[in-house]
Amino acid sequence: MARTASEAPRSALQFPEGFRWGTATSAYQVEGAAREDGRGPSIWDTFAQTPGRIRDGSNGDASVDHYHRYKDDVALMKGLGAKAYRFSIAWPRLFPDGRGTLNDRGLAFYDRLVDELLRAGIEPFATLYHWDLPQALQDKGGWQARDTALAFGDYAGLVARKLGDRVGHIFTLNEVQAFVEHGHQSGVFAPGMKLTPGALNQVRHHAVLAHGLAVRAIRANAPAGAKVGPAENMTIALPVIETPEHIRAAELATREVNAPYLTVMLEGRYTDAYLANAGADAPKFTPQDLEIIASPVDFVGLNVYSPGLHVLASETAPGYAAVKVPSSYPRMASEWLTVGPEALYWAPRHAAKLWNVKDIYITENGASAADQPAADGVVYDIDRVMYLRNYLTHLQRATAEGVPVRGYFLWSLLDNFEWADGYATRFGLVHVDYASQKRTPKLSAAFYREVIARNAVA
Ligand code: IFM
Repeated sequence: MARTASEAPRSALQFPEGFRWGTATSAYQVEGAAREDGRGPSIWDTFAQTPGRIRDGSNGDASVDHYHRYKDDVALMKGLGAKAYRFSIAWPRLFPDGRGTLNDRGLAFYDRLVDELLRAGIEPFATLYHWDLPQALQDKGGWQARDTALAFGDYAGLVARKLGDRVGHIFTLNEVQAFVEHGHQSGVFAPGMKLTPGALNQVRHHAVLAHGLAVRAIRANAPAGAKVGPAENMTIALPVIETPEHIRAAELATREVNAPYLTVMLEGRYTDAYLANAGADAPKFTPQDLEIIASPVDFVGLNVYSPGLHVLASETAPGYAAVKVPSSYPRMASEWLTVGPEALYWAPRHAAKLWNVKDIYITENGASAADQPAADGVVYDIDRVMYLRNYLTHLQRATAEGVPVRGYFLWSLLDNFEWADGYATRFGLVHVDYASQKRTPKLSAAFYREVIARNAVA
């Protein structure tokens, strides 16, 4: 049984009262049931079925079967004492062709899930797009087509109408930067494209336009006024030294390196430097597009893992000098995951300062590890525990200094399909034996339960 905060020992590293502790997952990574109840194919089905795309040759057809085991998974969350759950809705379950007639059986799954969460006292936070674009829309140009943004707006309005009576927080797109660049520049994610710079910038533009259209559609359709915002993996610049001039330089750098993503979403303009660097490859847009993109949001979600760059103040334009993250930094099991816990302090602090954001959620943070059960069956993932303790200590510093962070969603509740890495890379608090689907909470789950109970770094 989870302890309540009042029974738990006090810690110096306390979080604000009412802080929402949760876990996060996404549809394609956990649901499975890829061909059930009228779900249409997504670009990740197509991509994963293409030989050579996924490291272990796997796919999300069955994954960890959350679609059928969601009640057990909600019980696991309850065992942690979690207050909130961030899940994503599979667009191709609701609209197998991307738009048109709603597939009621697909929607019914999310009705069941939301009701189960509410019964368990867990607040549902829904993400509308976590990379599983309906294949039918890809066949018509995918994110290269402006029409995909319009279709996303329609889908968002429908979700708000159907679930907005019970879901109070909706995230539009998860990590625009990641799905655009990995999917359309390096091609290591679906749909596996390597576009020219001009075409890539247009994809970026259509994605942020989709975000803005969704914000408007949710406001127009949610019966109980759901709150809405993005969930972005902002590239985070850290000041090498904490002096006002280096900190200012890190803010400038953060604004610039996120120019086609959070910056345009929150400012309604592309920065001069972004447009000048892009030159003839700049996206084509209208002033009205920019207004839509910057439709006011209620909160900003930040997915925080590695620091992006380190920064020193500079007297020459653009006012900062970037220093790459040194190769000697420790890494977790994922090659890209360098450990820099200060990122969880600076990301929300920069967002609050640069864009005057009043409510911030850490929509993802977590670590991949080797995670083999020991002879006694326990997964002693003390590397993940160390990682979490360090990152949360920096997040606590942010809240103690008044940075308005309202909640934290640990990635991830369960081991799951880690995109191009397949299943070998595990991010879960709960170990999944993929053959039997047996769930076993790891040591990190006990740690997180204690954090939640104390509302403090444990
Ligand atoms: O698994 C992903 C998630 O889908 C998006 N953010 C990063 C996680 C770890 O790679």
